[in-house]
Amino acid sequence: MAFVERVFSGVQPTGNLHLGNYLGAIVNFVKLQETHNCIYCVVDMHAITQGVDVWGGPAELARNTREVTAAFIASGIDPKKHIVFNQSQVAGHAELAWIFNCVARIGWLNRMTQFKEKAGKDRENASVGLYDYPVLMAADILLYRATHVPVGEDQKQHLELSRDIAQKFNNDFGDSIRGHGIADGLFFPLPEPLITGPATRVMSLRDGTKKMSKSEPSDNSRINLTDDADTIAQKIRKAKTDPEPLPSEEKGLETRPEADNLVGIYAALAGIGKQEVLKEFGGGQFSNFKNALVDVCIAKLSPIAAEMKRLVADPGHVDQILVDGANRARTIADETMRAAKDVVGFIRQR
Ligand code: AQP
Repeated sequence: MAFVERVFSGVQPTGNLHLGNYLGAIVNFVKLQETHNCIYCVVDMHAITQGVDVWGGPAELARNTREVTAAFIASGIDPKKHIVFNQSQVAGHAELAWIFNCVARIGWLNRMTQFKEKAGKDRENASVGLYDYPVLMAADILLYRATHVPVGEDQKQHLELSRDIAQKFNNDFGDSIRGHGIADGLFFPLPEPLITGPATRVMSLRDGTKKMSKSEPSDNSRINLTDDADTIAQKIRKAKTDPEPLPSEEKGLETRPEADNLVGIYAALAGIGKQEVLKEFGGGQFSNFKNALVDVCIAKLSPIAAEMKRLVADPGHVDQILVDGANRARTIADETMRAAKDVVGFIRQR
């Protein structure tokens, strides 16, 4: 089947949307709108895979769902030209995930490092949903037969699993797929990860070897998209560094994770390369560089935070965007599900 190029990606409404989510994912979402049809999903079903104490309960989930939607729009995603919706409104995500549960192998899931990290030592007590998360993610993408998926570096392994699932489905049901008129036997595309930009892995401000993350207990480890100017300034000034001045060449950042991270953040926000940053700040004091980083961070993030605030103050408007988006998403999803059910051999009303 010739697949139309389509972009799909999602963000979990688990609170504390941060600079890593913005630079690693959302900035690329915005850019891709110029060249592709895009579907951006607030993945609320993924958000409940950890304990309710982690995701905060129903009111918090609804609040965070609206906040991520607001962040998409405030960052420049156009919900009229493209599709923005929350996952749980389109039943096909769960339906296709079940079919994929029967295609994916336990050995594949056992290799997923994110499950191991999130489940920690108490694996027996982790939810089945957390273990199955990458299968639902494959369903999210392939329900729309998306060909390209912009994500941060941490999602690379999950994307590989999505490709494996698509390929195994195409192989397992090859005869049936051809029998239903798809001569090349390709029912699903093998989605390509788009891990691009200068900040595919933004690290914690407290430890340059750990990724910036929503779930890290210390709020000082990340810059939240909702932080005000004073908070951003404080967090950057407190960010861990080492005693050396900044190097003049990129090579000099190789063994200095914290310096490398801050230079990477500056480069990404200013839209320049790391080398250019070092050309300007190399050899100088960290404090000068940090002041400049504060300025560029505030200049970029403050308008987004203000627009997010305006949007979340009008939940009716945000909810309507999600309903409109879900209606359009459902049209595509239903078509895939009807065809997938035929291919699998599920009898359905015609
Ligand atoms: N530190 C990061 N640097 C670059 N990209 C990142 N992403 C996440 N953290 C970084 C990318 O943001 C998108 C949405 O992420 P998610 O909501 O699905 O959550 P996650 O990947 O589990 O990461 P978080 O925000 O750090 O949450 P926790 O603390 O729960 O692990 C994805 O494209 C992701 O790659």
